[in-house]
Amino acid sequence: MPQINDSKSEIVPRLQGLHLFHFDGAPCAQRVRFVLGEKNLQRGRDVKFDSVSPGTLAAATGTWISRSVSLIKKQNMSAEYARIHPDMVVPALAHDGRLYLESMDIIEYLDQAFGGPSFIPSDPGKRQETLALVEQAKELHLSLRYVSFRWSLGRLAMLSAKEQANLKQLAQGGNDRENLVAFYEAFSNKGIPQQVFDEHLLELHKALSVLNQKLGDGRNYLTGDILTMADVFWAMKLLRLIETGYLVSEHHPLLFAWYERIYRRPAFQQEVMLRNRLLNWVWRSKAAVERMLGLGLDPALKHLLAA
Ligand SMILES: N[C@@H](CCC(=O)N[C@@H](CS)C(=O)NCC(=O)O)C(=O)O
Repeated sequence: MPQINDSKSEIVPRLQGLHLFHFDGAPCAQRVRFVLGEKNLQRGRDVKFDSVSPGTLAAATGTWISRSVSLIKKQNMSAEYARIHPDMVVPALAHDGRLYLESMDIIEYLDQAFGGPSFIPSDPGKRQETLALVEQAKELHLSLRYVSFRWSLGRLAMLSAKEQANLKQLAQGGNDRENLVAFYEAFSNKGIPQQVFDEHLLELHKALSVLNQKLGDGRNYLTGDILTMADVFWAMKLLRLIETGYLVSEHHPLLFAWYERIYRRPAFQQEVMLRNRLLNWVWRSKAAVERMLGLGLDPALKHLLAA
C-alpha cells in the first residue's frame, strides 16, 4: 500500500484534488506525468509550486494542477519545498490534502485511486517481474545521474559553496535518502572522475543489453504485451540517455524499437515531450555536435566496450 506522508508544509493540507510538484525535464517526474496521461487525467493550470492564491487550491475532477519546481533555478533546494519533500527531489503528489512521495509509490497510488489502465499486473509472476525491473531501474538511478551530469549538465549543475551549505542545512530536516548532499558536494568540488563515470556507463550498458535480449522473443513490452510500470521507468531512462548522446538504436536495436513504441503514445507526446522540447533539443544538439567532433558519450562507450 503506498505510503501517505505527513507533510510539514502548510500548503499541502489546503490542496484539493490532484496537484503534482514536478519539473518538465526530470525523468522521475516524467514517469508520473506519463501515467497521469495514460489514465486520462489532464494537466490543468500551471501555477507556482507554492501558490495558495484563490483558484489554485482546487483541481477540477479529471485534471491535475501543475506545480512546477524548477531544478534549474534550484527551487527544490528551498526551505518551502524541503517542507513539502524532505529529500528535496521531484516528484511529489498531493491528493485531497494528502502527500505521496516516491514516483513508484505515486504510480501505485494512482493505480489504486483512479481508473484507466493499470500499471501493475495482477498476475503474481508478472507483478514480481515488473517490480523487480522497477527496483533495478531505481538502483541504476545513481548511474544515470553520474552519466548525465557529466555529459549533459556539466558545470551548469554545480553548486557554489554557499548553495552547498544551504543544502546541507536544509537536509538536516529530512533523511537525505536521495543522497543529494554528498553527491552535490563531491560533484561541485571535484566533478565526476573518469573511472566513476566509466563504471556507471558500463553498468547501464549491461542492464540495457539484458533488456534488449528480453525483447528477442517478440514481446511488445518488457514483461509481455501489456505496458507496465517497468516500461514507464525504463522508457524515461532511455529518453535521458538518448538526450545525453547514448546511441541506443545502435547498441540495443530491439530496445530502441520498444522505446519508439512508447514514445509514439499520445500520453508520452503530451505529458513528456510537449513542454520538454526545448531542453530535449538543447541536450540532443550538444550531443550531436560532440559526436561530430569525435567527443561525447558514445565514443567514450565504444572505447570502453573495445577495451
Ligand atoms: N526515488 C525518487 C527519486 C527522485 C529524484 O531523484 N528526482 C530527481 C529528478 S529525476 C531530482 O529531483 N533531483 C534534484 C536534483 O538533482 O537537484 C523518485 O523516484 O521519486
